[in-house]
Amino acid sequence: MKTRICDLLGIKYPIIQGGMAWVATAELAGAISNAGGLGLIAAGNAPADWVREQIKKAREITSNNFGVNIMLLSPFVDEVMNVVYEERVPVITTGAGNPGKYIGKLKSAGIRVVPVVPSVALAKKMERSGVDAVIAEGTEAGGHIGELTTMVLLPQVSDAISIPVIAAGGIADSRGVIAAFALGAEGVQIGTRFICSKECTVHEDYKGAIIKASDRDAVVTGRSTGHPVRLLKNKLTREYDNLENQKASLEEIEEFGRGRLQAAVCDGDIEFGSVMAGQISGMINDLKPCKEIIEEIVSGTSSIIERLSMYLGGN
Ligand code: TUI
Repeated sequence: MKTRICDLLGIKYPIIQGGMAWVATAELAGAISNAGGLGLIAAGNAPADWVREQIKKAREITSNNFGVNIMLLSPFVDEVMNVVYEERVPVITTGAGNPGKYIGKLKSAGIRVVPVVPSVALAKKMERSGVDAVIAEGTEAGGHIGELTTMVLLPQVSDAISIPVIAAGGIADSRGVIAAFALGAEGVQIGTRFICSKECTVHEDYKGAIIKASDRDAVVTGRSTGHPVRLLKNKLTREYDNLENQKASLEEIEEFGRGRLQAAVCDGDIEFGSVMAGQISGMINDLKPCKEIIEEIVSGTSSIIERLSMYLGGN
């Protein structure tokens, strides 16, 4: 499994970890990078000092490349950008916005810049701005999402640009990887599957909620606020729906959501916490080390290719 993404990001397999606020710490990033993928520390809304400490910690866990995911709505985004610049982190991915104004400085430090794009328009704009690759993330993903599915976004983004495209949203196994490659991707970003790994430091009950989830349990809240978020159905999402149906004010809804992700990740509050996870949760049934997850994905591709060539290869 080798594509342009491997050389670009300096990794063995074109498998990139999703940038999951509160979830993606140095422990997870280090384990994924040690297994041949690209681990990422998610800056989320955290202050810059925390990000710097995590970078140092990840460097103790792995000597392989890893990255930082920068959430562009963070109040600390400028400071976090300075930290990744000073620390010369090899790769950054971005989410929840347009990283345009930061690209020049990051590139001048030799940092690979890989934004998440929810549309063809933003993919084209990002290519013109000089980014190295894009992540086309479908609405199947967990957390803050766009509107289009991976199935329709990915081939359209792949047709529109010539830099490499990484697929995200709804991918957790070899079948998903092959499907993504068929649609034009040269790499995959995987989030939810890595939450259910031994090395991920989230509360065990958060992992348990994903393992227990079935196909229709990952729902969307916040459509009315303009910041739709996919998470597992629970008392919080039902209360959220009530507020949205009652046409509560934006401030009221935002206040209601404050601190809920931390409550789920750190305290294991899976009833009133925000258990962000993708639609693929229904397919995740166990907890494994990151190395096993990655090796199963890589080794599982050959039997699928064999089956496909029987259907399509003419013999
Ligand atoms: O960013 C994510 N996933 C996230 S961020 C997050 S923290 C948060 N929580 C509540 C509200 C907002 C953020 C939890 N999960 N995924 C990548 C992603 N990026 N999804 C969608 C986008 C996106 C949306 C609009 C990227 C660019 C964009 O551009 C708009 C523009 O400015 O052109």
